[in-house]
Amino acid sequence: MLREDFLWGFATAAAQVEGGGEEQELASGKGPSIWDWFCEKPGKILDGAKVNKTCNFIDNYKADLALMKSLGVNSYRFSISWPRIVPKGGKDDPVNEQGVKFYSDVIDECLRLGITPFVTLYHWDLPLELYQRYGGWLNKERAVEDYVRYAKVCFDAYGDRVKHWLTFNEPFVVAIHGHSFGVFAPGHTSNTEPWIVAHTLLVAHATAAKVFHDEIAPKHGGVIGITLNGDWAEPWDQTPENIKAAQDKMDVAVGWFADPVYLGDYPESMKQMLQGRLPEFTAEEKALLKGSSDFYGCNFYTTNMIKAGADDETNGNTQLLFTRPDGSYIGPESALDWLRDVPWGFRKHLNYLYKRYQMPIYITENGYACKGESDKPAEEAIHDTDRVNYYKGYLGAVQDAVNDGVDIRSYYAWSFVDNFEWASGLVPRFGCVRCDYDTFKRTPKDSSKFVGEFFDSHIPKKEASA
Ligand code: PNW
Repeated sequence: MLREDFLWGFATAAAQVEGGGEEQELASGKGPSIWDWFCEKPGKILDGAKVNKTCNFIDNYKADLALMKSLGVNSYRFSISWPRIVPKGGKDDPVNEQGVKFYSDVIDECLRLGITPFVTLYHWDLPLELYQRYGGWLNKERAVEDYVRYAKVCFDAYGDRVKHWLTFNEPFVVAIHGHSFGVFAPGHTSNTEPWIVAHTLLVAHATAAKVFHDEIAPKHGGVIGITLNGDWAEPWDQTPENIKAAQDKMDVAVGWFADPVYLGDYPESMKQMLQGRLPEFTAEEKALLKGSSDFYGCNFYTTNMIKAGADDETNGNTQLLFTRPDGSYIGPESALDWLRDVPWGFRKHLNYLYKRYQMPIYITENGYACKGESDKPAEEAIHDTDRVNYYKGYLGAVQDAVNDGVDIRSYYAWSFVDNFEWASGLVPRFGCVRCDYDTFKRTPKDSSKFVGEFFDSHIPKKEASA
């Protein structure tokens, strides 16, 4: 069994679900984010989808929350759009009261339904203006100030009701996909910028967390942390070089952020690999980072087999494979080339995180996009057997890790509803609920019921108090 107070629900992000179209966006007072701008560049989004027209959560939030409730959730993870709260983003720029009210209403509706809101402050939608003013996360001094002011506006507006906060979602992806691969906004391809961006994100996280710990928690209580991606890295074989390679891969995917936050500095292997290109923390920054995250936030999707000896710093100079030495695949294919269904890696990953960082773990994302689902008509797509199998395996791994002694406090399935999958547009579908993008109609898939039943039978019911 899981904890009695285990939080479970679905996760979404503002940019991926909110938009109901251009007119709505103009009327809302929201400013453009770097993703609005990125979507206008030819060839960047697989199907040419625009981030301002996704699932229309803006108009649908009440029905969406009611549907979640009917599926049995006790929590919901969503993100706040920075340019909806501060359209131009900067510390001296005006606040959009209409935007502040929107999330306030969402939070109130959650609480009315007995759903604990779990709020992400930054899920990749940087106000475009800040990118144009000073390059966004490349400018540590200015980006930190502006982010912290935005965070304060949110803490002040919602801290009385929101007790679970995430500063950043997957800083790795912001740094690498955004500034090295160039496939995510802002689309840079550099071998110096990612390390600078990551440094800014860490300092911004720690500075906002300090404000929360100093000014908000004493008044209202609550916890704050950062959430990190990172797939499990399984050594290709038991040779010393491949065992080391798997550790090097974990160091870049997880340790790059988790080591400074929980252990005090970047991993040694990254210092070796990057030499002068890895920024150094000042003594003040180190002190700020220590204790900045009240828990370990974990997003998890897949596992790779790792071999030594590739020229790719973004993977710690290792080679990522989905095959074993005998040539067999470690899991079936999904709709995305980086994702396969490999449940056993999750248990290992959770044990690794708990042993190394010794923090309670909140699983903040886990999910699957079935191969071929987007080509199927709705009546077929809602019978998402591959996704059910994925959740069966991965939820079993969560229970196994708990039985191993790992302190796991939450689980959020990615995602509630099919949504804007960044550079892949509306093509891959990650939802446990189907979205018809013409009508915005929602239809629950088989997986939504499976996940609900799993938690219904794995979270002990609270004894009715006398
Ligand atoms: C996460 N990769 O992103 C994000 O937090 C979500 O917004 C996203 O929709 C979800 O996972 C599914 O992709 C990732 O290329 C994006 O390895 C890309 C990768 C991993 C995670």
